[in-house]
Amino acid sequence: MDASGLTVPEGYAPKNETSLPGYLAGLPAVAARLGGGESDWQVREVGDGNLNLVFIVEGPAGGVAVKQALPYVRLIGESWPLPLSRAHFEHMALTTEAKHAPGLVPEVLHYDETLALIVMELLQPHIIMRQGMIKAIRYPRFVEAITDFMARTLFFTSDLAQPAAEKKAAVAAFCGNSALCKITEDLIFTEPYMIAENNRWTSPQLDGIARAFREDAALKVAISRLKVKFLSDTQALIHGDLHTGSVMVTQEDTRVIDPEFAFYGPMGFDIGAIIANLLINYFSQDGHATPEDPREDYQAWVLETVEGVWTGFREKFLALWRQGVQSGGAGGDAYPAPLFADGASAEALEAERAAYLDRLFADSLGFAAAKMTRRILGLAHNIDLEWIEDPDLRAACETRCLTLARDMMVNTATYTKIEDVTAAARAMRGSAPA
Ligand code: SR1
Ligand code: MG
Repeated sequence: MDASGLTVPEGYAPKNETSLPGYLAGLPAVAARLGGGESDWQVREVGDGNLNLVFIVEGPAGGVAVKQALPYVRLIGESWPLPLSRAHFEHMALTTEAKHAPGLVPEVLHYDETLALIVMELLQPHIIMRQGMIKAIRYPRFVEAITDFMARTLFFTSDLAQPAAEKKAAVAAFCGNSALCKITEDLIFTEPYMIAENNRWTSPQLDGIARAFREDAALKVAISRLKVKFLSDTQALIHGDLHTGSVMVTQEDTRVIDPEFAFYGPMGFDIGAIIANLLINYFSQDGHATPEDPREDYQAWVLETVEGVWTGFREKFLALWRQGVQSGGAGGDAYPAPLFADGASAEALEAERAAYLDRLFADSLGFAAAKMTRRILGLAHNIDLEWIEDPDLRAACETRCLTLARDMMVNTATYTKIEDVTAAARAMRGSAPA
């Protein structure tokens, strides 16, 4: 325990600008990357997330990023303890993701279990995608990269590609990340639909819709169905917090960061997270547009991106599945190749692949809706909407987003293709008062 009563291992202490250089000087590969000596290194704490410390360290030869877990939720403080073990799960997830999706995650240079600290390559000149999107910057390579990332990490860790015993061992290895899962279970699947201390929203403008959500029986059944899936479905290793704040971009490069919420869960949770955060940005643009800086063209790009994410993911996932079978089996124990060797069964398998992806599409839309809702009615909000200063304007954008989210969650089956979602988003803007 440390002085405040939080559980930390012997040897753990949060680093700061003063203590970090001496620590890094003891890591030869890191020191070589920085160049010069520790007195030449500039250190800045830049963490703007909800949980951790993040430092950028720059030396004469190069830079590194250092992420260290705190034994509590940074956003709230020491009153909300959180295990340091999340750094262990993040490190494991980064290792697995690098294997299946090389070049799409930051390179890990050093991991210190005791300090719950990961030293990574400094992604430069990358910025957090959400920040770029708020400024209406387009990222032409994003769809290609994120669909590669999701298709490859989800396919290769699923029962379609991973032998059962190996997968069960991997499921077990990530099972201990339960405290991070619990945050999701409470903050996404429960609290926005009840009175809860953590909740906040644009008030009084959204008081009515927040109450309507709390009194909506169909919605509460729908979110609870999604929660059961999140609790019990070990479909693949998921990132677990794949919003646009977990993506760093340039015009050429895309990297997925921060998989501390990783565990074996439903694939649709990751796909839905990306779709949700794009849609949140889409609705938020009406709050950032000015006569000199209209955002309609950008909004059209965001919706094209939503379509590209699902369409690209679907094609790539199916291609990996088909390739696996053609090369004598992808390695997984699901859909055993000998069962589908004859012509009629091969045809049935192809139809089943499409049905599998249809089920995944419905899951993804449900999870997307859950994430759109939590960012407006729950604890942790998105700066896409938060940075709209005029509360009436912000509330108008949020109401459109919530209205679409409610329909996507309760009437999921009416959305049979991704264009149904983008058309509904467009219609929501068209019909709502500005
Ligand atoms: C108390 S943590 C709140 C949120 O921050 C993280 O980014 C996750 O999205 C989590 O739900
Ligand atoms: Mg994060």
